[in-house]
Amino acid sequence: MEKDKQIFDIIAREDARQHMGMELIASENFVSHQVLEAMGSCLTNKYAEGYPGKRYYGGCQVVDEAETIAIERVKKLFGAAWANVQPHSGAQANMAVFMACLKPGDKFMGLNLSQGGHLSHGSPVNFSGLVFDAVEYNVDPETGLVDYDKMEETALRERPRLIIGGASAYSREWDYARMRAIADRVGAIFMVDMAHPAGLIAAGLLDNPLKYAHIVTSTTHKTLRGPRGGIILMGEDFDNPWGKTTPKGQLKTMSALLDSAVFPGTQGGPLENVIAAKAVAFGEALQPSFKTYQQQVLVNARALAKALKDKGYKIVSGGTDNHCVLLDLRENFPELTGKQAERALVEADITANKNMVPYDTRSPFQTSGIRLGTPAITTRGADVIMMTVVADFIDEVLRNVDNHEAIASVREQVNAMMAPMPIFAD
Ligand code: DSN
Repeated sequence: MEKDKQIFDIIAREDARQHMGMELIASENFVSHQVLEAMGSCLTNKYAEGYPGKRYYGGCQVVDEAETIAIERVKKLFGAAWANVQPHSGAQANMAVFMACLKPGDKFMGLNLSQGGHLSHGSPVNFSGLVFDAVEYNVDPETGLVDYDKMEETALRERPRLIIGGASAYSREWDYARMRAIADRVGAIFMVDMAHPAGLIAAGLLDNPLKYAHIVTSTTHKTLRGPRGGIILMGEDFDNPWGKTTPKGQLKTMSALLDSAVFPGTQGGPLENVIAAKAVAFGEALQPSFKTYQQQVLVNARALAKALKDKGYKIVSGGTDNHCVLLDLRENFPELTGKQAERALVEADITANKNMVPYDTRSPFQTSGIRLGTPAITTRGADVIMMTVVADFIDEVLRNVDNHEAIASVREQVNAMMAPMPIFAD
C-alpha cells in the first residue's frame, strides 16, 4: 500500500513545529522514543475488555503481562495499594470516580474553573456539572491561594458527598491534610486530581496526595512525561461506603466499584498499546534521572516567575511551587487579552495558552491571563539562564503584539535557540 503522503506530511510539519518552537504549555511534554515506540506498536491491534486474567476475549495472555507491569510500576512510583491504568484520559478517570462514588444529582465540590479548576471538576458544560450538583470553592482574591476556611464553611453548609482537590492552573502546593479533615467533618469522599504536578509528586518534590485522599486520579502525559492517558490510584482500599452492589452483590470494596466504573461503566476496550507506553513511562519515572529532571522543572519555573516579576509582571499568587506560572496581564497591559497575547506568542513560535485569572471579568474565550509551564522546555535541556532569555522574549512579544517585524525577530531567535536542543529525553 502506498504511504499516506497527505497525513505523513502533516506529521512531518508538526514534528518541525515542535522541534523549532518553544513549548511553554504547562500541560504538555515530550515523551521518550521508547514511549512513542510502545504507543505505535502492534498492541494497538488487540481487544482486551476486562482486566488481566479476566478478559472477554481470547489471546490476551501477552497484553495481560504489559498491563500488570504498568499497574505494579505505578503502584511503586506513588506508593499506591491499588491502581487502574485503563482510563483513556484524565477526564475519563474522573468520570469513573464520579460513577463509583456518586448518584446522578449528588452534590460535590471542586475548585472554580475560572480560578484554576478543571472542566471535569464541575463545569456546567461538562458531565460533572451536567449530571451532578457542583458546588465550588475559590481562591482568596488578594493572595490567589485556595481559601480553606471558606471551603470548610461551604462544605459544612452544602454537605457534598465528594470533595476534589487539584487544578489545571494553580501554581501552589495544596493543603491535602486540611482538605481531608474537611471531608471527614462532612462525611465526604476526598479525591485529588494530581494530573498537573504528578511528575513532581512521583519525584518526591511535592507532597503526595495518596497519604491523605481516598482516591487519586491523574493524567500520564503532563509532568509525568508519558503517553496521553489517565490513571486512578488509592493509597489503601476501603469498604464500599454506599452499599452499592450489582445484582450479585459482589462490589464490596471501592477498588471493585472503581474497576467496574472504568469498564464496563464508562469505557470499552482498553488501549493496550497506550497502557504499555504508560508502563514504559512509569519505568522511566522510577529512574534517578527522573528526579533530576523534575528538580530542574521546579528550578526553571521559579526562575521564569522571578525573571517576569523582575520585569514588573504580575504573577498570580506571587510565584510558584510547581511547574506552572500564571501571568495576570491586567496590571501591565489592561487592554491586552490573553487571546491576543497567545496569538502574538504563537507568531513568535512560543506556544502558551490564554487562561482565566482569579476573578477575571473577561470570558474564557478572551481571558486576562497567560499560563506558562516548564516541563516540556526542561525535557529539551533548558536551564535557569535560558529562563531569563525566555522572559525577555515573552516581554518583547507582549510589548509588540501588533508589530510583526519585532515578533519575526523574536521568532528567529527562538528558532536559533531551539534548533540544536534535542526533543527526545532518551
Ligand atoms: N487541558 C489540560 C490542561 O491544559 O491543563 C487539562 O486537562
